[in-house]
Amino acid sequence: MVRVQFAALCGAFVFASGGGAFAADHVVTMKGAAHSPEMVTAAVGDTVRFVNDDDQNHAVFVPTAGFALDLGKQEPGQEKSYVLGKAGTFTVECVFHSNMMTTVEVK
Ligand SMILES: [Cu+2]
Repeated sequence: MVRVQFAALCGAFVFASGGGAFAADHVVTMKGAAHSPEMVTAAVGDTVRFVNDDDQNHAVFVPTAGFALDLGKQEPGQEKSYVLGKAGTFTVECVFHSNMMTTVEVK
């Protein structure tokens, strides 16, 4: 019960710091050496959560100019988050599997 209340307080803080907008969570999973979904439409301030629910290592890497990002290797069961800081469209790749790709459009 204490944990639930704590999470609620944290959520309220995020909303307050986002200039009144409600920040959303977008989950991208990595099962079967494939990203799902392959297209994410989000808003500035939203969070993308990359979840490796596969049985092998993956990685989050963004080569798009202006959005370059390297969250590094993710082992099975690991999760990493990224807060979207500005509008635009970028591609998320996995350095180990060239066919793994998600396009993120930030409005
Ligand atoms: Cu991969």
